Amino acid sequence: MTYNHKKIERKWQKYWQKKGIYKTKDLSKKPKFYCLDMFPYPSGYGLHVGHFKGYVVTDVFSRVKRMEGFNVLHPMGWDAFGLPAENYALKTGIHPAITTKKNILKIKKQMEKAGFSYDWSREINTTDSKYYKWTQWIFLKLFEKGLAYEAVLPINWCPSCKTGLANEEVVNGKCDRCGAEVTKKDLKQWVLKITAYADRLLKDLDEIDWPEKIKEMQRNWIGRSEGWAIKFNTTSKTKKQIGVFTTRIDTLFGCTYLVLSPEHNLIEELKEEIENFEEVKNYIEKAKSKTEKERISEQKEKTGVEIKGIKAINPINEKEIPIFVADYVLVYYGTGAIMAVPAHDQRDFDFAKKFNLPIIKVIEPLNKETKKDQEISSIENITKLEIEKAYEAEGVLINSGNFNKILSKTAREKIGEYLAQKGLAKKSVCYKLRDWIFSRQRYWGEPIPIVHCPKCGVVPLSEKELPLKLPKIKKYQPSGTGDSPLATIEKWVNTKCPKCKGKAKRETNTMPQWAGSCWYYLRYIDSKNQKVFVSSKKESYWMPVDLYVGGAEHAVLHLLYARFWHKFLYDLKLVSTKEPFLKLRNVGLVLSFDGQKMSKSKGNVISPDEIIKKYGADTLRVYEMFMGPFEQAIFWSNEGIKGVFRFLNKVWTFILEYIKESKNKNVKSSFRAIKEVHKLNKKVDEDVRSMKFNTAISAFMEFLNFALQNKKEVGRDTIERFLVLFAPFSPHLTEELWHKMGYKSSIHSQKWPKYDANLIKDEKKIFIIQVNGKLRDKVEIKSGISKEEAEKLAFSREKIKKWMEGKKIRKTIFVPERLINLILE
Ligand code: ANZ
Ligand code: ZN
Repeated sequence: MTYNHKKIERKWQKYWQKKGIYKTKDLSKKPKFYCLDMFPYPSGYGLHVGHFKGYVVTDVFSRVKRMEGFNVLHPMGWDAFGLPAENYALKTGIHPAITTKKNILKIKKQMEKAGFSYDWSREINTTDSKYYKWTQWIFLKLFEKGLAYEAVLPINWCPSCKTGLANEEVVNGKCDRCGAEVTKKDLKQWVLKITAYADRLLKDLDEIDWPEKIKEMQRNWIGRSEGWAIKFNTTSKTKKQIGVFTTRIDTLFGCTYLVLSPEHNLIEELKEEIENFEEVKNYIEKAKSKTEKERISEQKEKTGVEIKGIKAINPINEKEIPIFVADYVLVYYGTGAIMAVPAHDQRDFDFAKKFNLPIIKVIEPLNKETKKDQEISSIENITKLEIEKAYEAEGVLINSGNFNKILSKTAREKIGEYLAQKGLAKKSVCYKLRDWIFSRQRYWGEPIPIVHCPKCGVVPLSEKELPLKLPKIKKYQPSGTGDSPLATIEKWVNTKCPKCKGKAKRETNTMPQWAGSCWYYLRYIDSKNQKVFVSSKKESYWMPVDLYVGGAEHAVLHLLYARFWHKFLYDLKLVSTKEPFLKLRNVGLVLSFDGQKMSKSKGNVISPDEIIKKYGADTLRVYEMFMGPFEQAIFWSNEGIKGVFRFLNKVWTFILEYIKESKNKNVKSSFRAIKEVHKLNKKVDEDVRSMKFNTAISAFMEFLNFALQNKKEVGRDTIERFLVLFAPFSPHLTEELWHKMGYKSSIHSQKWPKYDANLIKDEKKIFIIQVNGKLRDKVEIKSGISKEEAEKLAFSREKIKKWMEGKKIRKTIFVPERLINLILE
């Protein structure tokens, strides 16, 4: 009679596998539901209970959808390229492929023990050459369309990982992986033109059901700004112009100098005319060694050098203004040069203070009345005007000639158009997003399928030469000079040019860790196809992914990169949807007992293996759903686990007792019990749909209490409904009890039960009537009573009439289904 979870769980896992009940049909007349997990990196440490939380969510969801009659795709695989396996190889000499294989087996076992309903026949592994053949193939397509190109760039360089990093991998100036301070290094790189998709990556966010927080992070990362590109004439002999990008053309009268970024081309071009070129050059050299974060920090003391011998001309008032080079202006944003308005931009303000440049106030806050006599026309007066910081908000123009008294917003159009007519300004859009640096100087990644030929230049491999397999290697040590370890394998590096058949060299950089995950969701659909990366028939049946669950840490990495590749494939008509992931939900962290994030170094990692051994997978699953709203971070509690274990034990004994006492005869439930179980049905149904798994579990617990208190009333139909509803959460226990009830087929092939809304609606409720917040009467009512009906009801009650005698009502407070409170004057 005792609940032997070990025996039960092993038995049913074997049974499900043997019957193949989670195998998905490629195509079907049934409606489809694609339920996807972010696939894990097969770390040697295995998975902890935090990883499992997301997998339980998608598992419950997939099971419900299957029972609802959907053809469900619920696959799993391995995102297996990356640094940990390579670093491990560095230490031990064991090939990453071997470590990876071992780790995968370990994690797969963990997953199988949890009873997840994956269709393992579709398992993929990004390091399998049959898989990365297609990653390379997509790269070649990008190359063909001009979206993959080589460039020498000062890239983010991690001195500890000895590799270049994408901007997305640099967090607060540090390497996202190892935490080392990131430096700059000039290296020839493969770059993907994600910026070509900036606008669509932004706009299409409106069409997908993702957490607002993630969408906002992507919006900020893409960073679209609307403004004006303005041309400033200069006094240079060659009549060179300086282009700037500004979002605040309304402040143009306040522009008292221009700033070029240290990397700006014009400096070299104007070399002959710059009187202090040596000084400028020295400054530029120093600026190069600083990180971007240092350069744009607000706190940082501003530095710069005036470019002597040339002045710029402010196009709005023809005044000559000085030109500076300063490192707070970045080369990759806008035009790499700015018009500085110290009165209204804090960085310009700090710079102007330091270099004693004029500060002209041209925007006045709106709330003050802008009087004529407050307007000051001479610059002398204004510079003396002591302002302590820049006023960056909108307002009304002052000191702006014909444009005075106009609102900033209107002034932007007017000044813009005025200059546009003279051919000196143009509406312009800028993005913060930069192209994606796509090469890594490491071993354990997809080889880039390119050959460098002295005659033909950069030559792509042809499709039939794919996969370009990663060669075996003895030394994993990165050179640190920016060469990948692959560069040392001469036999591999030296090759023939696919075009001219002459001697050529292979590209030795590899793809970044994010490449394989850019399209893996497509491969599950058709994982064994040797001819194409996914057949279009299957693709159009399965895509888009209906529910995608994973952590929020990939907001601007994987989730942005995958959208980019998907849109590219869409343009090639290789996929049928604009977006890959229709609905995304982030699972909250599982914190350890101590309320801290689990980490090996802190020694507070909770492994699912121990929990499953002690209490069973069902307890773990139900606990992880019960611990709180799944999107929130919640800490682990052993008491909580024990509580859930007791609950499952109670379910177990209750149902076995029923079976024993009823001798498996069809005992009918009381009307009350039927109503209770339909109420449960409705609650669970709605909660699963809105992903409130924790309250669904509470409803099961409440129902069990009812059942235990009213054992005689709970018959077979009610128990069966309970079991079927509970099956997605606790698949083993329910399967065992289902069979004990006499069934031969799996509970997981049953239909998801529908509730009878009428049974629930007629439910009577106890309604409370208060006077001045004190309980004065209780009435049994039908549910769905309105505020007006509740008032009428209250006034009709003798007990209430007594309290109200001679008094007036000031207001009434109404809580639907629960109470009305009459507040008297
Ligand atoms: C004049 C001005 C006056 C500006 C003012 C702001 C306030 P967002 O909104 O982020 O797009 N800027 C332009 N290019 C830059 C570069 N390469 N490096 C550093 N700063 C640059 O910011 C646009 C503003 O950032 C632009 O508008 C420019 O300063 C600055 F009261 O132009 B503004
Ligand atoms: Zn060639």
